[in-house]
Amino acid sequence: KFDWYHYFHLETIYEWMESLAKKYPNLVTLLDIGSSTQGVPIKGVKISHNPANKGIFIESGIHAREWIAPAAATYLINQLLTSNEDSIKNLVKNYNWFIFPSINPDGYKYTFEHDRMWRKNRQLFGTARGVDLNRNYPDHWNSTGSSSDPTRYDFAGPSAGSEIETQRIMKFIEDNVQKEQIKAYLALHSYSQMIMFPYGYTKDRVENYDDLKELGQQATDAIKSLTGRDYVSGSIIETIYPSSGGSMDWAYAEHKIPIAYTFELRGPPDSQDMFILPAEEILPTSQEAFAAIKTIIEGAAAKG
Ligand code: 0X9
Ligand code: ZN
Repeated sequence: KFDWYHYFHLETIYEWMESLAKKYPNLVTLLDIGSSTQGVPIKGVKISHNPANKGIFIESGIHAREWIAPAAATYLINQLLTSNEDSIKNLVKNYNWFIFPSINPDGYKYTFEHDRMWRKNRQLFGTARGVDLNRNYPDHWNSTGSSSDPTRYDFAGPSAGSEIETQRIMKFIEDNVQKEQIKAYLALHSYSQMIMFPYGYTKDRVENYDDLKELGQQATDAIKSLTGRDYVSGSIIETIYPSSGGSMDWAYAEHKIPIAYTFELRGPPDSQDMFILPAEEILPTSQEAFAAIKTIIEGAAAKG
């Protein structure tokens, strides 16, 4: 059984994805882009109705403790496959979706088995462990808001793109960005209620800043009218804090994927552990994420 009232182990998420590939053989393909540092496969689903469609790439779980992110990704998959709403059916008819719920599987497993607050991957550096995979990408790597110290939560790694998990995603994008016409790169995180776009390393505005800002604003409006929650939209550096070497920034800069967003979903109302979102909030938070994604994709299409 799978639902949006509980958080699930990686194995359960993967079993559910496998069941979808069996249930919808003409629509869903299971993707396996290779294994993590500790040998766990990084799996995703491709939802494709027409090979000629443009592609949308979605990653979540790069930060292990942000459990709402993989949960929201599975909600998105479920909506795309089961909704009877015309506007949602159109999202499946008109786009090919590449959705990877947990791109840091070692870290995700570790948060279930040992330390709920673990963030990084599990690579060993002497007595310390873990690279912040969202600081490891080769775009202005380790220039700001990241650390060279392996004991820190924001350790950028020994070199740009050093981590196996980073390399798996980079290769998937490199191999598919042209072939599958990937036009959107979306990353799911928590917490802060933000819809952010490039860049994290500089205040210089990206070339399509106005479009990204406007679409981000439309998405925050959609969330507001759905659940009443306030989300804020802007570039990473002007919303959350400076940071470099993030996956979305790399996808935008290196591969010119024009629609690039990182979502910070809900945290709990008042808690010391802002990454521990009560399970009752999985559904409304996932609905917000879905509304935002739908608004952005539809809005981008309208802009042409
Ligand atoms: O620090 C981060 O990586 C993200 N915040 S989180 O609390 N989820 O860890 C936000 C910054 C994203 N930065 C880039 N994509 N550069
Ligand atoms: Zn995060």
